[in-house]
Amino acid sequence: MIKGITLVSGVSSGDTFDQISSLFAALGFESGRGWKDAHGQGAAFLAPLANLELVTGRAPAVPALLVEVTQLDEVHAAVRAWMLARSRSEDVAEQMTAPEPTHWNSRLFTAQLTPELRMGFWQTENPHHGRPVAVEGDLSAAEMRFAVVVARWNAVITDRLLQGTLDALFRSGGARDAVEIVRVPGAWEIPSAARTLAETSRFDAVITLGVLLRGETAHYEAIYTEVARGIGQSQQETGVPHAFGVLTCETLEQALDRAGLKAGNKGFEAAIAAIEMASIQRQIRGSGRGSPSVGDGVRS
Ligand code: DLZ
Repeated sequence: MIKGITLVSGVSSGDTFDQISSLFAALGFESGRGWKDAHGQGAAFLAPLANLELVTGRAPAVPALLVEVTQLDEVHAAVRAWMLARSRSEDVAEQMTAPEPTHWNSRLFTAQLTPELRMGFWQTENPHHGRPVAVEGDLSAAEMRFAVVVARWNAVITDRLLQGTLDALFRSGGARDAVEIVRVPGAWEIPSAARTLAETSRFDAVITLGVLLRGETAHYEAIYTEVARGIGQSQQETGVPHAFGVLTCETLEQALDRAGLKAGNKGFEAAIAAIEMASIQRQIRGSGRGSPSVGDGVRS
């Protein structure tokens, strides 16, 4: 039902009106729809976000009109230059404060732009302020254990996938003795090995690597469907993240491209996904935060 908030401020003269309007435009306010009639005029300046804040218990020590900015010192310099162009420096010193820390983890300065209009400009010191809060994994493999299940079929490719996986794990801080490699005959055997490894509870994630070539596999679709289903089922039923590094290609050339030649290395990508998922699992389990929430209030 609420559509917006408008704060109306009177301005003493047409000159001041024009000057304040140009200051606000220079500070980056987006112009809204203004009006003009025989009795006066109005200029609207839009804010990307507005709050009506009620305060009790502690009398507000700030102007009623507060503008949150991202570059407080630059804004301060611009407002100061604007005021110095209109008033003596002694007066400006009285009408304007320097940016000072507040008790709400921000910095703020105030400026008496006209006798009627006193504004505060502030910038939060909290880098997460105003951002949607989301559970996000990081890409550090330190202190994590991984199982890698790699098919021997098409080893010329799967060896390259394994190289990519190990490269990603070690370059992300994984320890060499925290990675266990299990070789299985072909892609068909990947799910059962992955499941057994996941059930040991020794691993933060399982990385599966294989290559199915349509050219060689008459029952390609059936194998592929089962492999994908089996890996997914193992992941869902054990709760251990499984990264899917099984290539499905028409030709050997395509597979080579996706194993480090022209189109990235699927083994590397799978390892990065495994690290991220392991990190997310830790956070969700550790903090008990199941779903992201939005915003963290106006000032924090
Ligand atoms: C049999 C077979 C065929 C024809 N093609 C592939 C393939 O392209 N990629 C792969 O990883 N494995 C293949 N296999 C082997 C099967 O996955 C499985 O190892 C055997 O059927 C033994 O169960």
